[in-house]
Amino acid sequence: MITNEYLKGLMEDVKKRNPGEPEFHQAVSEVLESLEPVVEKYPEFIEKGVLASIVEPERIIKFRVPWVDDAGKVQINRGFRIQFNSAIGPYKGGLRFHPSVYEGIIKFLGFEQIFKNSLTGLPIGGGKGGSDFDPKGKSDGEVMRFCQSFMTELAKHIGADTDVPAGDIGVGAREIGYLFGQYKRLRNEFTGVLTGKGLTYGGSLARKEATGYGLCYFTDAMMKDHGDSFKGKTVVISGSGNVAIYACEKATALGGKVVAMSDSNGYVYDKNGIDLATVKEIKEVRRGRIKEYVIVHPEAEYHEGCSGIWTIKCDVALPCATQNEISEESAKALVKNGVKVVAEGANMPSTPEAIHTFQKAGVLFGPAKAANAGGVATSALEMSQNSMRYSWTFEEVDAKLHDIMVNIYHNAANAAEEFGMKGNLVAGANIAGFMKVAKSMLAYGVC
Ligand code: NDP
Ligand code: 2IT
Repeated sequence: MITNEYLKGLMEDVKKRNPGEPEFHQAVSEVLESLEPVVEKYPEFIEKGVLASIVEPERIIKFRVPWVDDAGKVQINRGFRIQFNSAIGPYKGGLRFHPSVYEGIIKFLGFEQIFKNSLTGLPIGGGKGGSDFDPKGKSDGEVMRFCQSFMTELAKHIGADTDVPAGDIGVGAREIGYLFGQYKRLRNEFTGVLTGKGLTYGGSLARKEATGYGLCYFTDAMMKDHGDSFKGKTVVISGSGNVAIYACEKATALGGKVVAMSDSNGYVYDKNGIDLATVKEIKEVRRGRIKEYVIVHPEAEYHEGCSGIWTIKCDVALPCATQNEISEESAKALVKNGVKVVAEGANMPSTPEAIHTFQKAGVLFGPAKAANAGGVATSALEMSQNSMRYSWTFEEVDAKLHDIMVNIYHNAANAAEEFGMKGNLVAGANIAGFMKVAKSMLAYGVC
C-alpha cells in the first residue's frame, strides 16, 4: 500500500487520467510503492517533477491497420506504439499481436520496459507496441499483409536511433521478417531498426534463446546467493512460446526437471520430464497446440484450462505466458505444495496478491523486470552488432547475457538492502531501474 501523501495523490491522478486501464494502474502502483523510501532520501524527484513525468508517456501513437484476408475481405485492426521514456536511450521494446491488446496493455508493458531496460545497464529507453490482430489460424500470406500494413504506418515513427521494436506475444521470427522487409523497402535503408531479426539479415546469435536462458541465469544467481541451485529441482513452466521453450532448455541443462508446460487452452504434465524436442516440433515447426504432446507421449497427462498448472507440486515455478496468470489462489496452491522459488519470465504474471503471498511465505521471488530482462538486453547487443556491422559468436553473446543477468540480480538485491528492504527484489528492481532514469531526467531539467 502507498502511504506517502504525494505518491498517493499521484496514483489517484494516474487512475483519473488513464480510466479503464487496470493493468497500467497495477504496474504504476507497484513501482510507486517501491519508491517510498527513495523519495524520502531524494525529495528532488518530487520537487522537480520527475515522478509526475515518468508516469506519462512521451508519445502515444495509435493507428488503423487495414489489410485484406485470403477471402478478399477488408479487415481493420488497431495498431499502437507507446514511446514511454527516452531518458537513457532510444525507445526499445517489443510488439505484441494478440486479440486482448488495447491501450492499457501496451501502456503497462511500456512502463515496465523503462525500468527493465535501465536494469540491463545498456543505453535503451522504454517503449512498447502491438495490435489486437490475432495471428492464430491466419495463413502466412495474411500475416505478411497485416505486418506490411502495420509497418507502413509504424515506419514513420521509428528508426535505429529513435525507436527499435522487437517481438513479444504473437510476434516471432516470421513477423519480424515481414516487418523488417517492409521497413527496408519504405526507407531504402538497411539499419538495425528491429531486433530479433533472422540470422541471415542482421539478427544476433542467442537472441532467440535469450529471454528464457536469461531467466534461468537470473534464477540460478538468486538461488546460489541462498546456497541452492537448479540441481534436482522439479520445475513447472507456464506457456510454450519463445520464453517458455528456452527457459525449459536452460533449466534442464542446469540440472532441473521440467514436468509441465501449457498454452492458453490447457497444460501437459509429464512426470518423466518434458521432452522439449516434441514441444519445439509442435510449437516452433507446426504452430500446433500443447495437447498434441500426449499423442507422442501417451504416458503424459493433458488437462484443459491453464491455471491448473499451478496446482502441480514443484520446487521452482517459472510463469512464462502472460500478465496476471498467477492469482492469489494459484499462489497459495504453489506455497502449500512447497514451492521454493518463483521467477517471472512473462511480464507481470503474478497479481499483487500473489506476490504478497509468495513474499509472506519466504519464497525466493524474482520479479519480471529483473528476471526477464535478458531478452531486451540481448536485443541491445544486437543493436551494437548492427552498428558495428559485425557479429559475435553464440558463446560471446551468451557469456555477456549471463554476466548481465548476474549483475541485475546483485544490483536489485543491493538496492533492496540499501533502502531497508533486504530480500525484497520487487522493490530492489524497481529502485535500481528507476535511479538511472530519474537522474538523467533531472539532468535534462523540465523537458
Ligand atoms: P509467444 O507468443 O511465443 O508465447 C506466448 C505463450 O503464452 C503461448 O504459449 C501462449 O499460448 C501463452 N499465452 C499468451 N497469452 C495468453 C493468455 N491470455 N492466457 C494464457 N496463455 C497465454 O510469446 P513469448 O514467449 O515471447 O512471451 C511470453 C511472455 O514473456 C509475455 O508475457 C511477454 O511479454 C514476455 N516476454 C517476452 C520476451 C521476448 O523476448 N519474447 C522478453 C521478455 C518478456 P497460446 O499459444 O495458446 O496463445
Ligand atoms: O518484454 C520484453 O522485454 C520484450 N518483449 C523484448 C523487447 C526487446 O526489445 O527485445
